[in-house]
Amino acid sequence: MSEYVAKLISEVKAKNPNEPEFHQAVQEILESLEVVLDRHPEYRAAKILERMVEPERVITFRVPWMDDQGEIHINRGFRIDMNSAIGPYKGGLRFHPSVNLGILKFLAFEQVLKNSLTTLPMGGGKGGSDFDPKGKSDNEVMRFCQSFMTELFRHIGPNTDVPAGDIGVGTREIGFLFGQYKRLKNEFTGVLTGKGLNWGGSLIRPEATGFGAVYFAHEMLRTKGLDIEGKTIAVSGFGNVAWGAVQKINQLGGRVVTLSGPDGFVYDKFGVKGEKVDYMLEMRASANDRVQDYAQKFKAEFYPNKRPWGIKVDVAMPCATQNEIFVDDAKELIKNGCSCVCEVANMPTTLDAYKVFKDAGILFAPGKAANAGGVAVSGLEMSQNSMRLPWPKDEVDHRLNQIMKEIHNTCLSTAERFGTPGNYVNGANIAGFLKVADAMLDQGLV
Ligand code: NDP
Ligand code: 2IT
Repeated sequence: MSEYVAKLISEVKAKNPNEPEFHQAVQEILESLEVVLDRHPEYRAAKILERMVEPERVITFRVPWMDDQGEIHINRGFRIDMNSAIGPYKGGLRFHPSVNLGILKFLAFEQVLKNSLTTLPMGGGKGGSDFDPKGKSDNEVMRFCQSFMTELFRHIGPNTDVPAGDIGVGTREIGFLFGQYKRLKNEFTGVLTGKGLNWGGSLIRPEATGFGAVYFAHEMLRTKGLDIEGKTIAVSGFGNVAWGAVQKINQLGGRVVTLSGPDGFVYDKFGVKGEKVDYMLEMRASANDRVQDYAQKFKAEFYPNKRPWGIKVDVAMPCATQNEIFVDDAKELIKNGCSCVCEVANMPTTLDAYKVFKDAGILFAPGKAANAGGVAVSGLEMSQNSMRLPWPKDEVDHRLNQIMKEIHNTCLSTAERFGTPGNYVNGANIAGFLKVADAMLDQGLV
């Protein structure tokens, strides 16, 4: 590691204590960018990286709400306005008890480069709350969302910042948030994406992250003369993103043999298909957060408190959350012959586990490239809202597929241009960075 990058990483750590996920994302990205900084001293001179690791703005706020028994609760709300060099801030809202500033900053930092890769004009942001939707009634979730938006509305807008969903935020929550925004601003506008279909949402948005990631994995496999058809695939999680991925894998002839939740994982050697895919939605909506129910209902094997990476598969697609593949998992996957890891969640692989995959020379896609289909279709939803014209399903799916192919090719060509052919992590980080960095140079010292 160069002296400059090492110093910058240690400054980020000193200035942002207790934010290990943010440090992790910064380290991964800066390591990829060393070669760019060597070739382009202008970025160093303009302190582009020093600027990029500092959010343009961070908003934190109190979110008071009342439960069905009349008891008052106070949660913390956040929105990180990370970078607006190439468009309005754009990125999801996460409602999960683990949410804190460091996690949202890592997500916002990744989002800046991801959005740049989509080919669409979107800056990067992220937000959310430590609110736990688990076990809450619809009315409690509504009251929470209304209170959250009562502060957030003054900071967002269709040309300023356009939030969407992430863990714990789906169409129901986007509906409550949108309703409150409309009431406060007295305008019907595309201020959030992931909206319901009859009030401005785009077809394919719920499936887009998973669909896009499978298109990406398909492109990666094609570089080795392979494809998804006939492949055995391990998926983790059972949420919105996993659901989209499982559907597209089935359509392309692959077989998903695992799902996971906080309680453990299921191994279904016959494949997660047909009614079992719909059951994923039922399990998620039940808010029980258990995959054991699936194992009982469909007579699959259940492994409590374990991750699915010990099963013999050709491809692994982590779809749950950050840091869910550790060194031992990576070694196990390699030992069992896995030849392709496609990150669908954001940063599911630890830095050390990534090194295991890198050393083994297998295909490895970083989340910011492979899961960019979700935010890309959010960008298409913004276009449709501006035009006031909904596009048919085939058109959105076709555009999504084209965008994923373009991201894939950009990663490969950029990795090659900067001396690490086949390294999708370097390709994604560098290509995402260059567009944002050049826009920042053009716009002066802001
Ligand atoms: P969901 O809320 O639908 O599902 C998330 C799943 O991950 C749940 O099973 C959840 O269980 C589990 N999970 C969440 N946090 C943790 C944790 N700390 N430890 C263990 N398990 C956890 O979310 P999505 O499917 O929308 O998101 C999944 C991943 O995909 C996330 O990394 C997200 O950032 C990423 N992503 C999402 C996009 C989108 O458009 N929604 C776009 C691009 C990426 P539990 O709640 O019990 O913890
Ligand atoms: O991580 C992500 O890219 C998302 N949660 C989707 C963001 C969006 O604005 O659609």
